[in-house]
Amino acid sequence: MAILSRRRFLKIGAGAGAAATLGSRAPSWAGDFFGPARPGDRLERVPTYCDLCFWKCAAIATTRNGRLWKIEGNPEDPLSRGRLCPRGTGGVGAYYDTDRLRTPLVRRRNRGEDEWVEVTWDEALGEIAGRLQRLKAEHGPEALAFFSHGIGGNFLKHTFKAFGTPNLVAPSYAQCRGPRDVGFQLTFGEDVATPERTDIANARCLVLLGSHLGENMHNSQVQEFADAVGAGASVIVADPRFSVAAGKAKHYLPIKPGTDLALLLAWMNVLVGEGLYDREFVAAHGHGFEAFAAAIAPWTPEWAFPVTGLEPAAIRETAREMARHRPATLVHPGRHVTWYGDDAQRSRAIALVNALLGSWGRRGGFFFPASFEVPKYPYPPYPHAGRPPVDNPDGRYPFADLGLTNGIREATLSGRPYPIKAWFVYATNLLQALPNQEETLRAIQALDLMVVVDVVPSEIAGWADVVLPESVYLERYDDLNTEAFREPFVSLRQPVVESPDDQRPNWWIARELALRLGLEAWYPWRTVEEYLEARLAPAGLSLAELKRRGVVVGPHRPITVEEGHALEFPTPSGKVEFWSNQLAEHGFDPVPRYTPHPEPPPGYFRLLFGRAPVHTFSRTQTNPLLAEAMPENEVWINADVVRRSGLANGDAVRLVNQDGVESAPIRIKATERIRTDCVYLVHGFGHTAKGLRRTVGRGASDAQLITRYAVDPLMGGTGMNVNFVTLRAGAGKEA
Ligand SMILES: Nc1nc2c(c(=O)[nH]1)N[C@H]1C(S)=C(S)[C@@H](COP(=O)(O)OP(=O)(O)OC[C@H]3O[C@@H](n4cnc5c(=O)[nH]c(N)nc54)[C@H](O)[C@@H]3O)O[C@H]1N2
Ligand SMILES: Nc1nc2c(c(=O)[nH]1)N[C@H]1C(S)=C(S)[C@@H](COP(=O)(O)OP(=O)(O)OC[C@H]3O[C@@H](n4cnc5c(=O)[nH]c(N)nc54)[C@H](O)[C@@H]3O)O[C@H]1N2
Ligand code: SF4
Ligand SMILES: [Mo]
Repeated sequence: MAILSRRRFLKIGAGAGAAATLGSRAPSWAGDFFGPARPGDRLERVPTYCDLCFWKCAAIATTRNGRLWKIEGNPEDPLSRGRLCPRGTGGVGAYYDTDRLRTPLVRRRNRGEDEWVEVTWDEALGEIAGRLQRLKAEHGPEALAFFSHGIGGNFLKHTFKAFGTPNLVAPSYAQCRGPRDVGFQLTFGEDVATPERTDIANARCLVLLGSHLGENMHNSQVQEFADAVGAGASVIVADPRFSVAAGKAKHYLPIKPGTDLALLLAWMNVLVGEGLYDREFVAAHGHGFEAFAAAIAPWTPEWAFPVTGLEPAAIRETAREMARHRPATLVHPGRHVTWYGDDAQRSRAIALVNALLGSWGRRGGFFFPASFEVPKYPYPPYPHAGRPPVDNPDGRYPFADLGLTNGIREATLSGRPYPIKAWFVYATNLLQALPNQEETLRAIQALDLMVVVDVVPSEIAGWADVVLPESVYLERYDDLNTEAFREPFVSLRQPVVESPDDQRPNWWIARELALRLGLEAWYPWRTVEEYLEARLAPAGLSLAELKRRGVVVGPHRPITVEEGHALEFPTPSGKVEFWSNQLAEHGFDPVPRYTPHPEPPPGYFRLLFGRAPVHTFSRTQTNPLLAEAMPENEVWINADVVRRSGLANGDAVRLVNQDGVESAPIRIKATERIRTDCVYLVHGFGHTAKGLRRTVGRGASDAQLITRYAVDPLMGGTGMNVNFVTLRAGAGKEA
């Protein structure tokens, strides 16, 4: 069985060729080092958890004669179930990357000119602390904003809270899953969380709107998708592109981009109109159902047909299919949902379809995740920030419940409601992650100080005043992973190998900076081991045990209604809000409504983008193993369109957007697998930073072409699927 499901997993992930075994893809620099072990080799296994993305799978790294050799899944881990995705396996390459930053750098002249002086850590941290103290004296501590992504930002966040700023943000909210979590909170009173509380493995019917599992490689989800497909689940995929997941679907709906809300409304119309919904669930737990039913009555499949391009019969048939398998029908909530600016309402519509199917809390639907009780470290209270966060003035976005990166950028540019004078950036490439690069660069130019902590000389590092080189995850401890999931668990990241040069871990940087800022009261511990021991002891665990096992799993608790978990809805009404008084009070539609989005002008295509199995965002293109598996991206264009344009598969073109911004050359992938009104490319390529020698100039960047974005009025997310591009031929074959 294990072998079978592994094969299925790899098959689903095979879209772009998986770098699953190092042996067959050993890079040229390695000789036969990555080949099989020989008798007499000294092999040492060190458990840790992965950082190639934020799923945080527990892994076991092996060194061979003291050198890093390979990384595999930890079989005890509920997230990886003993198997890593191709990126996780390729994590070895993050350590061996020859483009890594080696020592702290201070900018010599103008921002962005890539001229640096190497300095010691003491000089770099001394300089930063001095400038931050002056900033605090002149403008207050709130004038500092901290951008981070991932668990590695925890200790720096702590330092900056102690410093006194409330302006702490990450792109995982307003550029990723924020609208989804708001849409679900407004409906069920709880969000979908990460790792998602989706019981994909037991779904009898799985509906994917865009969510391109198999290219989107969040490990557990892809494994569970394979399980569900293997068990005969009915899969429905709506995507303008025939994704890897679409290849597993019983029903594939080639939806016109930007019209998912129309499809969702029509599905609800059928479920209610034909009486197919879960009446018992709605009667027991629904709030405002009558008014909701009246509101969705006009949105028939016949109405949705010209909007979505999907036949009424197909809409009805898929709605009936969902109803047939309820409550084990899971309409996947998606994750990267910042598409069109009405994303929180679209996500709410997804929540509402699930509510009609009664899948909340049910086996094959959304479970109630369980977490291991590990108390936070008992720090002294943080100073009270003098001013509220700057990113959402006067509660302009009433449902934003986390910081907005774009709000910080706006305040930096306008100086309102108060000035932001310094950015401290940890592990987020803001030039690739935020829409409208020009706006980001203008904001950076308005700063007194920008510090970037990175592992390679990324685009954002190129604009910093001070660059701090971090140890990669295989060389450091990080905070404990205690995310809630199917089973409660705790996992540890610990060093497998030493840093090759003068790189340092984030906890050390955070602590050393705090000491220089006079914040020693918030660092009662001296080493991260002391910190970890102090957190683990009250949970009845020890660092020694975690170091040995990597992950400790707690006893199973009921996570579904079937297992005895009670349904509770922490909404204002205490029920599932089919009608939302909260939204009505703020002047928003209490039940989602469809409004059309602008369409591409003649000769233009909507620019769509997504993931490839072997890369993560813009952070893996310099990894020698992953770069070898996929060195550049290509632009998917419908084969007829390519032919009619006098172009051919493999030709290099430039994409030019509605504002005249032109991409680097990118090769055409001519395919029947995409509609004629859009083009698609994998995000993260088209690097421009010279120091990223392995990848600079390879492929094109979607981020560069995303000059427009549509802000979600509920929560401030930036919809980015609103850009149009045309093709400029004659880019040469040199792409
Ligand atoms: N390998 C890999 N896996 C990853 C990541 C990674 O970097 N690499 N990143 C992780 C993260 S943080 C996230 S948030 C997720 C993102 O992964 P998802 O949430 O699955 O993806 P999106 O980027 O929202 O969606 C891209 C898909 O949506 C389709 N699409 C575009 N526009 C529309 C539309 O209007 N309607 C519909 N129905 N479909 C549309 C595209 O064709 C594409 O198939 O992936 C995660 N997994
Ligand atoms: N155009 C466009 N924009 C997007 C998306 C998209 O698909 N297209 N996706 C959106 C989504 S879903 C998300 S979640 C965000 C992701 O946004 P980010 O997390 O900002 O993604 P990256 O671009 O990979 O930037 C990561 C940076 O961290 C650095 N880094 C890697 N490892 C380490 C480390 O161990 N320590 C330190 N200090 N630095 C490290 C990398 O070199 C890189 O510079 O982007 C969002 N923005
Ligand atoms: S999903 Fe892949 S890259 Fe992400 S943590 Fe797990 S193994 Fe690592
Ligand atoms: Mo994301």
